Amino acid sequence: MLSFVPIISFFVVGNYAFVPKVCTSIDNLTSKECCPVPPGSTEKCGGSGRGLCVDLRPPVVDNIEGFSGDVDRFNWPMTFFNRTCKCLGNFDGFICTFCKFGWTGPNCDVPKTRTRRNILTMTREEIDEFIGYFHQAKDTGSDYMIPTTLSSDTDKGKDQHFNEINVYDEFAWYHYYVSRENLVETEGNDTDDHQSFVFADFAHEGPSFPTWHRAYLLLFERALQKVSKDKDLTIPYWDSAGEPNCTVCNDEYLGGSNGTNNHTVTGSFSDWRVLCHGHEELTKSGQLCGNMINSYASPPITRNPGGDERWKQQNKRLPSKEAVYFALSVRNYDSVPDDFHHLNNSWKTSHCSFRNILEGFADSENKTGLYMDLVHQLHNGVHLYLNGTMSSLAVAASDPIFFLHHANTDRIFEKWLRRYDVSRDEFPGKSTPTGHNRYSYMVPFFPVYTNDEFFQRSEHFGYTYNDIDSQGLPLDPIEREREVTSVNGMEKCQMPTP
Ligand SMILES: [Cu+2]
Repeated sequence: MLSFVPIISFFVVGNYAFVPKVCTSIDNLTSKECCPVPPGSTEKCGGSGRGLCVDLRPPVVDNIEGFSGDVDRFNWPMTFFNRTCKCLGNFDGFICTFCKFGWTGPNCDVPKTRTRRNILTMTREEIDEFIGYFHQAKDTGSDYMIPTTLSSDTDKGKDQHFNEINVYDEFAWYHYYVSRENLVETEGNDTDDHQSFVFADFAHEGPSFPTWHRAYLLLFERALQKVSKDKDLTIPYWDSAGEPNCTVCNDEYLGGSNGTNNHTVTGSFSDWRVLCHGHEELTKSGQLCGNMINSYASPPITRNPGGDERWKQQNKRLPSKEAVYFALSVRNYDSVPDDFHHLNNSWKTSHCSFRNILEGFADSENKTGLYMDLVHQLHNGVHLYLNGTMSSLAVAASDPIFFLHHANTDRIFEKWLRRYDVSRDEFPGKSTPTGHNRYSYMVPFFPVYTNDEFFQRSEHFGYTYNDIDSQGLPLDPIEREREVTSVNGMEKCQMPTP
């Protein structure tokens, strides 16, 4: 079931990336103000009791010496807007028409808790309903538009195109945009034109990996709730640890795969396409993936669980349960690595860091907690185990299994937060890669959210997981016993001797 959303290009003046549709007027874009009047109100942002139009505080950008270029992401969202709605009370959203996560009712004063469930515990009917909502998101236009050009590609004042996008692809595009490599000007490198590729990823290989994906899932869940009109909708999780093979990779769940036939995905997502296929070529020519017509001409999503030669040595199996227990035994959230450099996301070399172990750059299977080149375990390991679309960072979210895998990654993060009753101040605030600071605005979410806001237990956002208690321990007595014994018996992670 391949669906098309009408493709419309808009001309607007100025250098702007993706924006709420209601803020695409020339007035909005030239004044850098996005403070719409909500329906039923006469005041910008709704006025007293709902929201006020205020200057945005400048973004916290950790020292990026010698850097110029990609201002869209580095100064997020100031290249586009510097006056936005500040919602009051429990109101939220770019126009203050949503409630903050965890609240509901016309005045957003009624608490609401939702439960994310293990997909294997859901009934056939519930699974079909959920899969139907993913399809509905592909068929529904978003309130946001995405750019087809980078602001740095155009001369000041030159016309710029925006495209409409459907709700599912909007989120797949966010993941591409936040993680894409880009061509930037840097001083002091050895190329004549001072241009080079820089891996500037605002959501991976650094402290913001768990918080960015937490916000991303919550925003996607909210969008799905709106599309489906199901206020209780949550994204189910796929607990892959210890599974002999991918139990959701069949036509009953997220689709089977035919490894011998170009990794074809069977089942209800068989004709879903890879958004931003060929993005590497676009990046090389300094362009942004923004043209949705190309995405529909691109190949279908692919998978080959545990099958590809390339990763066979290390990722022919899913992570073990013991690896998750080891991650949970590490109290330290994250730490600055010795070879830190702001522009290359080098926090992937952090040792004894819960975040790096969970993300998968530091070892958990051998329980050392140390970074090792080319090792990909836990979160990364599952991406690579699945091969195909899921094993390619910028396009991975085109495969719907991505969201079930990330709900599970968030679940492990939540178990850790509850276990140690972690405080918000523990989120790193110094020497972080750009976008990974405690107070960085998360790219490219609009309205803005900071990393530390999402470094809190899930109860702050009105959700929980079906299988854990208030301390993050399994409710099932056998699982609980196994986890407690194992985590308590782990040897402490030892930093390597210099
Ligand atoms: Cu990601």
